[in-house]
Amino acid sequence: MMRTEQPKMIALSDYRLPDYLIDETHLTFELYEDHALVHARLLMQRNPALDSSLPPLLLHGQALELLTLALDGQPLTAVEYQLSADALQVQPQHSRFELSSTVRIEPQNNTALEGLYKSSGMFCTQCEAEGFRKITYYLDRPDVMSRFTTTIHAEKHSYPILLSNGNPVAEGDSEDGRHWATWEDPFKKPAYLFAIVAGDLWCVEDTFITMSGREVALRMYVEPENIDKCQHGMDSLKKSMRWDEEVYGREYDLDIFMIVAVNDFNMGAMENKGLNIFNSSCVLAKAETATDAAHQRIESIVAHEYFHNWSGNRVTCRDWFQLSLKEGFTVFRDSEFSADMNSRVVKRIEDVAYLRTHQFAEDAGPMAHPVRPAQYMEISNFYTLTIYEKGAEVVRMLHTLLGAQTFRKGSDLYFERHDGQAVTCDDFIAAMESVSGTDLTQFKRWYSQAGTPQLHISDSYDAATQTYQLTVKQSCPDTPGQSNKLPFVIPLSMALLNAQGVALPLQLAGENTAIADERVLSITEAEQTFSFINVPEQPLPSLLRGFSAPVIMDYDYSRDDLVFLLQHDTDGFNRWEAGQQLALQAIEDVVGQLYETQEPMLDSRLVEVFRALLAQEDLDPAMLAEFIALPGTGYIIEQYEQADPLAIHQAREYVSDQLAYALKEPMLARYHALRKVSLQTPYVAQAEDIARRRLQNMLLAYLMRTDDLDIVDECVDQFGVSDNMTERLSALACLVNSPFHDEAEQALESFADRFADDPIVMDQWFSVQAAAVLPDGLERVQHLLHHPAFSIKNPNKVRAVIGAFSTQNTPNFHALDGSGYAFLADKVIELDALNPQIAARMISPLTRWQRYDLHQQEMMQMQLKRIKNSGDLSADLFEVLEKSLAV
Ligand code: B3K
Ligand code: ZN
Repeated sequence: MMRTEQPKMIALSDYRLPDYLIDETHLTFELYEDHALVHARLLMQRNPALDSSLPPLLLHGQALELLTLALDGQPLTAVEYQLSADALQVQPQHSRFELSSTVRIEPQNNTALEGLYKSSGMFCTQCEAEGFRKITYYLDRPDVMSRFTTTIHAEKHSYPILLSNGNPVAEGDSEDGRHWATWEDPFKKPAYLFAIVAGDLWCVEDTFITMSGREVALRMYVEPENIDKCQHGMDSLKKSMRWDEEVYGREYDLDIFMIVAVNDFNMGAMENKGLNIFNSSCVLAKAETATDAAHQRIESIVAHEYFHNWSGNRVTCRDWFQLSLKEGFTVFRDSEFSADMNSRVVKRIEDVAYLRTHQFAEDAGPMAHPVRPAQYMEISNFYTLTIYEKGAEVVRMLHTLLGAQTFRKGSDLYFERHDGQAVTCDDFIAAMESVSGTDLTQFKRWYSQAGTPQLHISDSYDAATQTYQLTVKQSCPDTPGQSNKLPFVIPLSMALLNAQGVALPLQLAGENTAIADERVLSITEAEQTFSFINVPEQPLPSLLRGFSAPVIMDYDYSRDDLVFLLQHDTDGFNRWEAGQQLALQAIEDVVGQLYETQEPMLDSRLVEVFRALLAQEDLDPAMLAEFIALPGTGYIIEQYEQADPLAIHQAREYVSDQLAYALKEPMLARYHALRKVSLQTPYVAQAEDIARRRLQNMLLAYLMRTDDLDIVDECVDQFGVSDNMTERLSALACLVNSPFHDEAEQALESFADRFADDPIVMDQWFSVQAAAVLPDGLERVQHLLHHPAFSIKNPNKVRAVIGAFSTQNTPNFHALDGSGYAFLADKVIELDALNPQIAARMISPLTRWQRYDLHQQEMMQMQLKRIKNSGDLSADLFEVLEKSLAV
């Protein structure tokens, strides 16, 4: 983990086929409280795709104590092999051979949570990307696929459940209260998909009948106290299995599928073959403990991991540069699944808001990299928003350009051609080219060029000839190491609206008739003009509908145009987008006024259009909730070359307050009506109820800004009298952000009493406080770090306190004295010694220093330098610091 040497760059262009292959992997684990022994027997061969020479065999291995090593049954003496900090070198004598080793490791001391480690008394593993090398010496690369047989031995009383990938084939008791179990995985897989679990777990069981009629046993293993929080995850799993059959024709392949929930986990979940391991916060839920957002997140993560069984496991990545091959595709699959299960437009709005706030920021910052990076130092740093979210957008654009049917043919061909193989993004594109007959060479620039493309669109209308011209220019800013980008292929979905908001038929010059009233223009050049004919009146364009490409679009709408589009656009996403742009401009006005020390003034058009929307009884509450939500502070900051986060926060607060005062009456009426239904309806996590609660909670948050004591009472009531966490937590957040300290304190106390034993609920209690924007936020956060339920070794707690503070608490994190930055730097240094992956993630807000005012820039850079000089750094943190300070 700690290092003194500078980590090396690994380049895609250096890829070479593996010298050797591993046909079979036989592992035996002996688990004890203070160590574990791992015996590995590897049946290997020289890679038949290469010549017949026998070069030295280099196996990966890290933090392993080698106890025995034998080649074809002959023990090797210390002169017959070479050991270094991360490799073992052996000289094979034959093209086929058997290599056996025993290593000793210490899972109980593994705080990096990579490899084999202990989490709340159970043993579990996390191998992706390169964690298997912390378990045994191996060819730990995804293009080496092997058949695994695994035996686990452990003490029976503490670890009655012993799990691994594939099917259980044997088990038994041994002496001294120990027992063992053997699992066999019939599918070849890379080591990153390997997993074991040993613990005292209870299990919820169900079954699924696949489309060909096979019965699959479904099991969720959890700690006993969580047994009543499995139903939602199990339902989500069954829905995912059915959806993948119906939409992609993909059937599950083993007789058993298991999910295990663990408390200490670096990310959300992991798609190990047949044995998915989940962060407990991403799978456990019931009405009283998990919010609607958590229920929806669980549904999508369960689906994501399940979908990996085909997009990731059956067809895997050749090397880690191809990571988006499985992640981008699988995120696209899970987002379409969620869209089908819930509201499609709302899901799109949520995804785009997230992408634009976080991925666009990454693309504009020092860590910018293409969807297929060309090099990295530490692969763990490349599980990024670009690989996942932008990667999914790239797949979505293919889906848009080729159409759903052709895309499906392409995915069928991809799975059929490459089943059991480790492949590249080019192979995925080649399958799409084969079925569509389209040359996607230019499209592939999305994989190699970093940065967010910008579209500048202008138009003109000629009433005499009834011709409307749309001119589209594209460009892409330089990113670290990349300049002079070439044009992308950009699907631009558009419509032309008349004065009544009706979409006009679209006929391009040269076409005989209008094809449709919405179409996708393919933008392929730096500048292109489209001429529409037979356009009877000056239209208002509706552009980039549904956010048809991950770009920044600029068209000069007037504010009245935006008001019109928010009310009338026939594309739900674009209605929302118009409202966001209008609100953004209103907030930017106030930022400017604050600078000029003028009395701030809110553009009354925003108030009036919100008033009209609130009065519209037939408007879907889910849409209304999205429409009246102001753009987040993070997104607003991204709109400035150099942002003043404090002024932006203040302006956004001002606009929220003004809206609340001006619209108090209609908001209160709507709130009462919604709250009444909630009180009468038992909690269900389905779209309609989720929409109601979202709108209700959003209205409550606005109303609490008016400091009306009756409303405070209602908020306290909602906090106390609710059958679900969605209403309770929202009310708590309102109180904690209000000037009503006593009410807030009482609520916090009663919440903590009630949920003290539930770590996932306590995470929410922590993060509501860490994100609270009242003064003295840093002091409160320091205090939270000393709470007995906090542990810096638990990533969920770190995210709940340190993460929430540095990403959501704008006024306190960006405090003018730099105390927020210094705090984060201290914590990152502390974390790096324990868990480098988490340290490298937590530092991210500081890496965006260029986005801020000079004063903030200097203070952020100072902290980055302080971390850099703080001593031995992990490769993870070193890479992020190098890149952030290089620009
Ligand atoms: N494939 C894993 C991510 C592993 C991250 C390793 N640092 C989860 C997922 O994307 O499904
Ligand atoms: Zn994934």
